[in-house]
Amino acid sequence: MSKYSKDVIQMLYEHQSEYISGQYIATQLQISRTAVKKIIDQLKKEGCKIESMNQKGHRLIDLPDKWYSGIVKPLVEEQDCFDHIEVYTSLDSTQLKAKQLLVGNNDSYLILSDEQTKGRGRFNRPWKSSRGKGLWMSLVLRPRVPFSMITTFNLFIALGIKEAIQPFTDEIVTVKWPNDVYINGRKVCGFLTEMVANNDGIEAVICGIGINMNHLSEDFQGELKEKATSIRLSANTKINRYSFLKELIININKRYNQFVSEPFNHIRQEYIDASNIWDKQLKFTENENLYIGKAIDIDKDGFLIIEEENGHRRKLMSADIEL
Ligand code: BT5
Repeated sequence: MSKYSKDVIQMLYEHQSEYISGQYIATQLQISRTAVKKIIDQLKKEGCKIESMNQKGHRLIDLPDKWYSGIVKPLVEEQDCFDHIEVYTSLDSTQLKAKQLLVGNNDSYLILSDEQTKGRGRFNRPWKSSRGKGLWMSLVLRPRVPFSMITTFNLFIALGIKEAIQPFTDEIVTVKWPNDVYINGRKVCGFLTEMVANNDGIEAVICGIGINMNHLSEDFQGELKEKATSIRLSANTKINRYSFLKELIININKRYNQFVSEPFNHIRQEYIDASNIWDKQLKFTENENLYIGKAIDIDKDGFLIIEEENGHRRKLMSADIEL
């Protein structure tokens, strides 16, 4: 793969409404027209639909279900929130890659992969991350905040993810405390937050986000057939992965900046209104203890208050909730 292929795909993407000539691309990149042709042939082989016309040049019509760093980087750099953007075809887990990359520096990262072969949820549960269907991503962030604040990080981020998905569907997107996003009673996104800390405080927050973007019903197997959905299934149309990524980064960036500068109390009511856990009998599992009852509030620190069937109230820090 030529090192210029990311520049060529970027130019084609930015000029989608018009043809650009091989000569123009060659001049811009200071490479030969033959080199441009080779790169365009390679992109076509990968599944890029590029119309090439004598006299007129080339025009990008459609992209395969794949991340191209040449398109991702300019989209994300506009937001100015990551020092490094890493794009992979396949990884065991973006979360594991994040943990390797953050060592020995103080930089922030965005890591994306077309597929994960060992995607993981909380408590090492498997996270199904099939190739080209979803958005599998980890963020390495460096918030300068006390440990105590980190408990509310997930709640800010959940609202950012919800807000990014909402414009793509007419159905209501909801959050399930503390780290899931739902559409119509099914999970469309799960995320998890891990922390690296030393004596001076938080060194890094690693947030791993999995969003089912373009799955069809037949792409879900086993229990996921009943429990999962995708944005595409809800929107009834294929989602442009780059438009969605842009929306996601804008909203996460907005909520992250709010997290480092404002108390949870400022978004508490908004979070409560976006939640799908009220007014029903639920099962809560925390540290292997099972409680049955109703969720009744989220307090100013982001803890969930539940009332068990016997009227006893509990404060939960983090739990699995069965809807
Ligand atoms: C989560 O865990 O929901 C957090 C998932 C985080 C995944 C991202 S992808 C990028 C990054 N790299 C990783 O390796 N991980 C992160 P949890 O609350 O434990 O939920 C896990 C449960 O969700 C599983 O036990 C399944 O029941 C269900 N599940 C698995 N894959 C799913 C999918 N694609 N869509 C919906 N539900 C799924």
